[in-house]
Amino acid sequence: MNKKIVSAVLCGAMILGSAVPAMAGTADGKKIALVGKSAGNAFFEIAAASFVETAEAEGATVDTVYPEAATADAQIKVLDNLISQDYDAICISANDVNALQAKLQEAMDEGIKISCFDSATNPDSRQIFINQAGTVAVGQALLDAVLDIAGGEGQFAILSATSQAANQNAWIDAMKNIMESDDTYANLELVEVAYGDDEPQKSTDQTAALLEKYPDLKVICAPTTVGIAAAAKYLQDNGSACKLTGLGLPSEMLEYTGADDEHSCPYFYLWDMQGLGKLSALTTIALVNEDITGALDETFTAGDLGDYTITEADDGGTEVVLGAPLQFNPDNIEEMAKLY
Ligand code: RAM
Repeated sequence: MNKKIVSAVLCGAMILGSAVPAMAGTADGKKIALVGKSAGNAFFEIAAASFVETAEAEGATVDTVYPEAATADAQIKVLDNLISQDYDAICISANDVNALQAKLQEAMDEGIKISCFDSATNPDSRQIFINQAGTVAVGQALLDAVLDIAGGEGQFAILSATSQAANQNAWIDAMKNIMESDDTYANLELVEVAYGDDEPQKSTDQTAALLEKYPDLKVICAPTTVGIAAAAKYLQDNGSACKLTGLGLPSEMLEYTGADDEHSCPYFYLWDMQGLGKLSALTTIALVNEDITGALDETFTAGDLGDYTITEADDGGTEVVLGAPLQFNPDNIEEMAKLY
């Protein structure tokens, strides 16, 4: 390229550069904190990556913060710190339904918008809950999977996260309510709810203990991605006749999912993880911009996810629901494992 052409091109580029204004984001200069339940859980890392990408594309800055442990006390410490730092919003997956209330109310009194994603506080502690899938829909899907995998009758156990975990407790309550009110499940016996605290080793130990205590156990249902992956490995490595279902990340369940005896898990559920991060970010930004207040029947557009209406959550507060739970089975697990 000769000098004249180079300078003409550069000149054109400069003119172009100055003529086109920077795209204005809907959240330019806004500061958001995203708080997970605990560090080292791929579930939160995947959701956070999509949340951050979405919010940053709108011009916001996001700090992702994890408490030292999967407890309310550890989250209270995190919140204390965040409240003094001028955040426009905090989006949190709660380790306890009620214990964060005083701190979150303090934050709201300071003008910080509060949304929950994944695991909701009580209604008074939040403005809105971004629910990945309807709570009853998750309970129903899990219970139907247990019934199917157990062959219609027998003992099953639940391997949960922590005993205080708001989302797991809501799903377990939904399962119990369905069992009580519908004869379809009359021949299933829930023998125990065990807690692996979303720690791989504790979840493995709890799986071993369940098998020892209940030699006739047909199915373990683990509504936690950490618990299901630990149980899947233990059951499969030990050639156990007890089968597994629950909520898991396809990438962590790939080698354990199959319809034959070689695999511990015939199928399991989760939801669109990238969608969860995206919807959580856009809902939180809508709150910050006061496009919504979190009240019933408000509507907003969440980018290419489409239009959402705020509905009543099972706890009497409000929520926006991403969609239906998704099933992962031998037919789709390889494809889905590439995504999350
Ligand atoms: C674990 C966490 C999270 C839950 C998933 C299914 O990663 O407990 O809160 O939604 O499992």
